[in-house]
Amino acid sequence: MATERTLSIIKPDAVAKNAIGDIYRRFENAGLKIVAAKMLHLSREKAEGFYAEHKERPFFGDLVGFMISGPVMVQVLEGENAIAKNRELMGATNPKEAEAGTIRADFAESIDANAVHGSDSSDSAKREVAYFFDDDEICPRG
Ligand code: RTP
Ligand code: MG
Repeated sequence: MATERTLSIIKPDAVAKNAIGDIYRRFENAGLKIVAAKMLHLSREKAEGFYAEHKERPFFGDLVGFMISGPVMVQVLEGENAIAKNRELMGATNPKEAEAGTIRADFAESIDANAVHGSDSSDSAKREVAYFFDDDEICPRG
């Protein structure tokens, strides 16, 4: 299995709960390395562009409104099988369906305020990492 990179976002609800450190510890305990990170308060345009694949969905307005409701923490995670590993740590989109011990089971309130984002494929990971980070903002750690 090759080393992969994936884009992770700690959403406004989890930042507001002061859960950044707890979530980072989960990434690191699972062997994922944080190779880039920044805190941002997204503009509406930036959030709409990020979730453009969902723009025809009925929940799009609420999703964008939630993502701009407070600061987010955005990071690139690197490691073996990083994309799937991060999705496993996150748990199901709807926290009511998320397995016990996952980030969403432990921190998410609802399907709208669900604590974290993670890229869902190799193609989306490449697009999403480049959406937030220039190459020279990423620090490979071997
Ligand atoms: P994310 O992109 O944020 O990591 O979440 P995901 O892959 O698990 O879920 P996705 O299908 O990409 O949906 C993006 C976000 O939209 C909200 N959503 N609401 N009401 C609904 O049926 C519904 N479906 C999705 C969620 O907040 C989800 O994280
Ligand atoms: Mg998604």
